[in-house]
Amino acid sequence: MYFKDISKIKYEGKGSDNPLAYKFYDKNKVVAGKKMSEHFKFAIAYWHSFCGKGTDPFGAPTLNFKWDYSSDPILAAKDKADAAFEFIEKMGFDYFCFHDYDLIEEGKTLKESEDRLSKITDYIKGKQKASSIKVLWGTANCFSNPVYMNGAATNPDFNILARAGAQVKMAIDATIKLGGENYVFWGGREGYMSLLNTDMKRELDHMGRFLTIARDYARENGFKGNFFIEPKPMEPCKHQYDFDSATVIGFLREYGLQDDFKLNIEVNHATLAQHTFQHELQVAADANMLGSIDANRGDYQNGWDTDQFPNNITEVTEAMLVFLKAGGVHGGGVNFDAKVRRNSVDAEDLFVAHIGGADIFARALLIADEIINSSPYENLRKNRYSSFDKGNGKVFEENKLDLSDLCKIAQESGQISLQSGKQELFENIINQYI
Ligand code: XUL
Ligand code: CO
Repeated sequence: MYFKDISKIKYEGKGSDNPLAYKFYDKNKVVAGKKMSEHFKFAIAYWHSFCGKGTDPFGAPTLNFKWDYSSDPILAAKDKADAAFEFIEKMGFDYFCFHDYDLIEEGKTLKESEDRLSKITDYIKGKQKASSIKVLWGTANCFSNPVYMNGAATNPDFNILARAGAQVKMAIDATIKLGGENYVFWGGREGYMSLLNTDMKRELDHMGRFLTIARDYARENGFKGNFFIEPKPMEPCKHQYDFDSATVIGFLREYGLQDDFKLNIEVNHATLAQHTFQHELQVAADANMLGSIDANRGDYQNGWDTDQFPNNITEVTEAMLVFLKAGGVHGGGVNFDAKVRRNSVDAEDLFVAHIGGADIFARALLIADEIINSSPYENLRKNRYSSFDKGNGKVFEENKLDLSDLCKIAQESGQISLQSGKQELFENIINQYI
């Protein structure tokens, strides 16, 4: 046992002072026709919680992981899996997400990596059988190894693209073996550092083809889940091709991938793209491509991906309005792609952070459900468009008016009265229900 001083986290309600209890996340509580656990499918991110040891560009690791002492990579990976499973069970979560080399250290050759992955996935499969813990999604880390410094599927060197192909094949195999429900592509270094040395069109064509053959391979091998692309505008590249939801949707449609691929929206990536989290969710939902969420938050002052645990109730409530109206996510869930600060060195800090994250989503869901069902919010929004529900507005929506018709209608109509957008009232309703 790695967390022997901590017992299973329970729901104790809003009045509880226990930092190791849920105040709002009541797993079995039904909201909008579904249990909270089904709405969210909360997952832990293997890389942040069990691999990242608190390094930053200026400092050495600060987190001493008790499962990271063996010099034998297989034993170290098994210890890590034991710690991860103990943690997930104690949190009362059902899922985790992983990169191939989060599970086990990469070998010196592809063959050695494949053998290692095979051993650790055997071990994890056994642990899954003994628990109810599932894989929300798997992915390949095609960005850390120096060979990927110029990208993976968009690398100008075909040999690197082929190597990325081998790695993605192995990561898909591991995801299928562990019963993964989805498979993610975050374009780690798929982008450019300088447009001067980059043939963007050629690189995007390569990426389109690469994703197509990855999909085909997974489908041929029985994978029934969704593929997700996770938009991010920059970091590590100056410009990343999967910039934001709208860009990715355009890309997927251009390369004929729109039926198999959906989007995994990460809060801090949205804000880096100068969008709100809510905006990115809405764009994905409107394209019927809202697949999953990477939950975290950025920092108002810092312009990089700080990956802090979510705690902004207004932001998450507005996001849950989009989420509920969209009927939730397609196949995915809510993965805490977040890390504790490097000075949060106590084992309990990891629990406290995830409890806070689950509670803010649960609280926001309850509030958003009430806003939709009991407040004037829905009607106010609908009424702004009421001129399209009747008369010429309706005829326009039926595509039966041309530009000359609009001209005639405008000339015949009398004085136009201005209609308030009521923004402050909308904002007050959100605040009132929080
Ligand atoms: C990086 C990021 C990744 C992806 C998976 O910003 O979010 O961890 O979620 O590769
Ligand atoms: Co992410």
